[in-house]
Amino acid sequence: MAEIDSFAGLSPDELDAHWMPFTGNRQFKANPRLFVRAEGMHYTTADGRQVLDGFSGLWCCNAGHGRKEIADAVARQLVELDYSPAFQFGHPLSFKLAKRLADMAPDDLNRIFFCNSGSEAADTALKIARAYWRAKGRPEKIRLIGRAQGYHGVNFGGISIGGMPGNRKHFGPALDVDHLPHTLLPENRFSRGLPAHGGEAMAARLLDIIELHGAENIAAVMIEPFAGSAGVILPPKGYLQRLRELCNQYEILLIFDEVITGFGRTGAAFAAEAFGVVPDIMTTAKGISNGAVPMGAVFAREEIYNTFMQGPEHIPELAHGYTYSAHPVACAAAMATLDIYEHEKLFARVQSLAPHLEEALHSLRDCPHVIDIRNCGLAGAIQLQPRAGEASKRAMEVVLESYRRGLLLRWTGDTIAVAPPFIIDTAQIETIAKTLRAVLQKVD
Ligand code: PXG
Ligand code: PLP
Repeated sequence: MAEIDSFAGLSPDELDAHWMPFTGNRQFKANPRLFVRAEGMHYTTADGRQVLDGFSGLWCCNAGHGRKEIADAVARQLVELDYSPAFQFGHPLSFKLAKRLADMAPDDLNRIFFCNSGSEAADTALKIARAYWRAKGRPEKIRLIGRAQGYHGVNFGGISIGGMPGNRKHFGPALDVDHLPHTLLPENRFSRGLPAHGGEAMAARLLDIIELHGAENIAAVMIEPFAGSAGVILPPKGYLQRLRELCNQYEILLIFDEVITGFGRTGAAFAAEAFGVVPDIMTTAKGISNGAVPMGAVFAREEIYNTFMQGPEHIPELAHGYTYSAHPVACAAAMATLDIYEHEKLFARVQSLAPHLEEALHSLRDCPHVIDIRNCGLAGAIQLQPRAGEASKRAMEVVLESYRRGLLLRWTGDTIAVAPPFIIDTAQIETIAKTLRAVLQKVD
C-alpha cells in the first residue's frame, strides 16, 4: 500500500456496503473524499491534507472541531448513565438542559420536546400543531402550509411541507400541503444582509391560500427564517413581521425551522431574536450539540403545552416520542456545547465576523459565472449561472476544486454555500474568498 492512501485502506467491498445519503455513490466510491481527523477549523483527509472547514461540517459544528469539553462530557456521561428509558422514566440532565434552552429562547417558547435530528424535529412540530388544534376542540384545523424551496428534512412530513421537488418526487403521495412562494426576487440580487424589496407582498401571498382553504381549516405555516439548504434565501425586510401578523389575525400557528439558523448562525441565539419575530413553535438540531452527538429539540409556547395538559393524568398527553429522545449522552454534549458558546461568547463573535464575511463574499461579484451573492451572519451563498444543459455541475466543480485546494464548501443546485464555524478568524475568511476567486476563474 502506498504511504499516502486516499482510500484509507478501505476495500471495494467496504466502500460498496455503505449506501451513502444524498451522495452520488458511484462517483464518490470511484474517488472517495475521506476525512480521518478534525481539529479546530480543519479536517485532515485520508491522504494527509489539511482542509479548512468553510461549512461547519454540514451547518452543525458551530464551535469548531475536536472540542475536548464536549468529548469529556460525553465520556463521563457514558460511564455514569449510558441510557435511561425515554418514556415514563427520566434523568435529571434533560430537565436541566430543557430549562437552559427555555431561558435562551425568546418569549415563552419554554417547553422543550427532544428528538435526534432536524428531520424528526420537523415531523414532531407538525404533529404538535395538528394535535394542538384538536385538543382545543378544533379538529378541522389540519392543513399545513410550507414554502417553495423550503427544506425540513427527509421524513414524510418534512418532504411534504418542504418545497424541494427533487426530494419528494421519487416517493409517491405526500401530505396534502400548500406552499407559499419562495422569496428569491431578481430585484434583490447582490443585497447585503436582508433584502429591501417585496417583503410584505410576498408574505401576503398567504392570503391566497387562506382564501382557498379557509383559515378555519389551517393548522400551521412552517418556514425557515432564512432558507439554508436551498442556498441562503433571505427574508426581505418586513416579510416575517407580516407573516406573523397574518398568522395572529387568522389563528394559524407559525413554526420556524431553526435547524440551521438556531444556535448562533445569525449572530443571535435564534433567528427569531435576530429578526425580531417570534414563532409559536421552533425546531432545532445541528448546533445544539455542535454536531458531536445527534440531537434535535422542538420549542413550544407555554400555552401550547398547557393546552395538552388535560384528560386523565396517567395517559400520555402527546402520543409521540423517540427511543432516544433526550438521550443522556446527547444532553451531556448539548450542555457542554452551550457552555462553550457562552464562555467564548461565540454568538457575539458571529456578529463581529459577519461584516468580514459579507465583504469577502461580495468582493467576488466580478468573478466569472456569478449572478447573485447573499449573506446573513456567518452564512452566505454565491449563485452561479448554470452551465447550459448541465444543472448544478458548475457549482459541483467549484466545490470539488476548492476541496482539492484545501477548502470545504457545499453546493446546492448552482449555488455555493459558505457557513464556517464561529471560531474562524478574519485571515481564514480571506482564504475562503481567495480560494473561491481562483477556482471561479479556473472552472469554465
Ligand atoms: N430543517 C432544516 C431547516 C434543515 O436545514 C433539517 C431540517 C433536517 O435535519 P437533519 O438533522 O434531519 O438532517 C435541515 C438539515 C445543506 C444541508 O447542504 C442542509 C441540511 C442537512 C444537510 C445538508 O444545506 N439541513
Ligand atoms: N421500529 C421498531 C420495530 C421499533 O421497535 C421501534 C422502537 O421501539 C422503532 C422502529 C422506532 O425507533 P426510534 O424510537 O429509535 O425512532
